[in-house]
Amino acid sequence: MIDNKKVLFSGMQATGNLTLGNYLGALKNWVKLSDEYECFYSVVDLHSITVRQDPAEFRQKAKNLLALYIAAGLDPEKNCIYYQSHVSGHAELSWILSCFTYMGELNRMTQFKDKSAKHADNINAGLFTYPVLMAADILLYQTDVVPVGIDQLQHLELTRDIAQRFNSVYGDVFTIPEPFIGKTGAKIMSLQDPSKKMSKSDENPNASIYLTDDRDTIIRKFKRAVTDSMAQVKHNEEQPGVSNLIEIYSACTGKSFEDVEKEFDGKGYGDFKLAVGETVADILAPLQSRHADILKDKAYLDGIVKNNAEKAQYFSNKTLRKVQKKVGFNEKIR
Ligand code: ATP
Ligand code: LTN
Repeated sequence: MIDNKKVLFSGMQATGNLTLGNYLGALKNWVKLSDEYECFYSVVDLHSITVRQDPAEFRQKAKNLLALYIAAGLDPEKNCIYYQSHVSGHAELSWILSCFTYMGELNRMTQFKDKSAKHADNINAGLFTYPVLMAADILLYQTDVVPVGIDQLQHLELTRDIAQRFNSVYGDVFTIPEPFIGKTGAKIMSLQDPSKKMSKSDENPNASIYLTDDRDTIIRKFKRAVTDSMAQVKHNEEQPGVSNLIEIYSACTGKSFEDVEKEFDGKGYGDFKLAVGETVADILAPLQSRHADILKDKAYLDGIVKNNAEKAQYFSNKTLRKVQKKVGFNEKIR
């Protein structure tokens, strides 16, 4: 608890272009929850270097992501929006927690299996211990709730196991965090292959809607989205492509699946796809223009980055000092 409020932590990687999946599965919920909780939203740049990055491009992408958090509606005066690499406690706690994590546990992580298949030429130790760093991010702030998409549930379960293991040895050091998964949009699928999640690292640009796509591109991509020959707008297992579009439309408009089915009863896929495309374009346009404005204001962004890194450092230090003491490190002479 901070000032009688429960704590929320979440983060995103500044790799690739953010997709509609990232927005509907994560960012949109962050904004919804931000009044209720004391929030930490990190640009998790330490995680990103598990995959090789071009330094200049990476720096810009991280800045774009930080500005996007603000453009999406997170007030940086109320929410702690910061770069993970600016707060030393993440890496420090990660080392300690890695001594409380088993190889077998990390071996089971599906994201590790997927990423090591994708980057077979660079299966580094960081890719393997990535979930420990994620556990450190979360536990460092005594987090109560972590809003993420479904793909991150396995990492969160591991975080809870590590925390419980540590607590069982040293007493109540860490708060045990709970995941928060939104009712709709928790797993947006690829527009070209509805059996795969929409992913920013997909090589096929038609598979994902990027948050930077313009209106025409968005509408064109939805027109090309893979559906079926059943000619009915219905949410069911036999129609994964159409169901995914219903899910997107529902997450954007707040309408239930049944209402969406009724709205398009008797209408063709052409009409339906156009409606989904227009709705998504209407949501992304204001986000894009706010984003451009924020990026132009360097002094404003610099101020936020500085103040929030200090705030994150302050809260993370409290947990880190406690952990260092518990494991038996000698106290630093200050
Ligand atoms: P990559 O494709 O490079 O693995 P990613 O698109 O999964 O990246 P992350 O930075 O790993 O992006 O995820 C940021 C947040 O977005 C996480 O909370 C994740 O659960 C959520 N998310 C990612 N993809 C989707 C999706 N298709 N549907 C819903 N939520 C998603
Ligand atoms: N692993 C997450 C990103 C991430 C995260 C976190 C999410 C890193 N640290 C802490 C929530 C809380 C991902 O790949 N999406």
